[in-house]
Amino acid sequence: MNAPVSVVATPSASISVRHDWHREEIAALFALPFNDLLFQAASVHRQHFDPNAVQVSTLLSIKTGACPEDCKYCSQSGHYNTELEKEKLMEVQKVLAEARLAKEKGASRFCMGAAWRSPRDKDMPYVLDMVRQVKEMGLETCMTLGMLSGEQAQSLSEAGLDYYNHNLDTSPEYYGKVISTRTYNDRLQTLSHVRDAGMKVCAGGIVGMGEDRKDRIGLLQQLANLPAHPESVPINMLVKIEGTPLADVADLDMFEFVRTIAVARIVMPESFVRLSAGRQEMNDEMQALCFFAGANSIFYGEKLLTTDNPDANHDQQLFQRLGIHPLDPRSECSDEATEEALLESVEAQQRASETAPLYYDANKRAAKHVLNKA
Ligand code: SAM
Ligand code: DTB
Ligand code: SF4
Repeated sequence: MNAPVSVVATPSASISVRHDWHREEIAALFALPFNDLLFQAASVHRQHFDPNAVQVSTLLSIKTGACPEDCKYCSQSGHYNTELEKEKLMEVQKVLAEARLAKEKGASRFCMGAAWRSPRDKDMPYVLDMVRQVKEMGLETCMTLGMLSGEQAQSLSEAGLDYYNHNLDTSPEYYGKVISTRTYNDRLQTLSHVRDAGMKVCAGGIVGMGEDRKDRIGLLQQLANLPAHPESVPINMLVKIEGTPLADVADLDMFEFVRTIAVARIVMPESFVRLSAGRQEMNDEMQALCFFAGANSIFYGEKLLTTDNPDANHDQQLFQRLGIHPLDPRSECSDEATEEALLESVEAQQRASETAPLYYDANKRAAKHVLNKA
């Protein structure tokens, strides 16, 4: 047997935010004994976040199916016969009713997804209206509409969109095996438009598409070496869709999935890592391992975009059994709080508990964000 890699076997006191990750370093993390990797990831997680708080978002498909792109995993691509019922752009009032329901059930962010290559100009007024009105309800807003021009990103930002989701999906090397109708560079360009327009970036990928570990390493390297780490990093486990070219791909080892979460947590220590598609196929114990490895965000509600997600009652019970509470960024401070008072209270909490892990940075950031917007 090979000797274990020792370079990263013990958790360092604090992992700084880096944008110069080499593939060999990321590979060494993946190659650690499982317990060492999880210990390191959990330690990093505690330095930056409350380890028992999980952010919850609800998804809604606002335009379904007939997509011109050929993503080989997707139920919504017009290139494959998936027997999905197509739907035109949803009326604004219907979207608002769904957002209200999501809020009542406890979601703090509402994500709206459309099966588009990119939004057409004539769709934009409706989409902007959705952003404004969902935001007025007191929910954070997120959209995923495909590629964006700089102008489209700017107008979404001006309407108040908080997050834009656009995934790199896999490594640059494996990408061509999965999608041919848009390039990796197209995706990077959309991410830079989103960042330049002042919105927060949600970018991640899919595993279990038949890729090798080196592709998971390549994906995480790309994400971690972006000019700024995405605030949110969804790690999707492929949901196999009948009729798509990836319907019969071999299952990924579940421990490899947990390793991917753990390495994402270590290389992007301040990002929310979302345990995204594929939770329906995971048991509670597997999800608990993912939370321990640093996942701190989920999609909540019975549907993702077109596929099933665990039901909300089950998730509530799981949170209760694990002592996890949903994170609401707005509850971290009141509008009147000054940043100074907030930092003081954070420091007081740290002093009060010498043994407590220093997981307050994220709360401070969330609070500062609220203060800046107030
Ligand atoms: N059409 C837009 C786009 O692709 O940018 C937005 C919607 S698309 C469904 C958003 C993301 O969902 C994809 O980039 C992919 O990472 C993920 N996804 C789609 N189908 C999936 C599947 N069957 N299993 C896991 N993840 C999936
Ligand atoms: C992301 O990374 N995962 C979500 C969200 N971004 C839009 C979508 C998952 C889709 C899973 C397949 C479906 O329901 O169609
Ligand atoms: Fe279209 Fe998005 Fe599905 Fe690709 S992932 S086929 S772009 S809906």
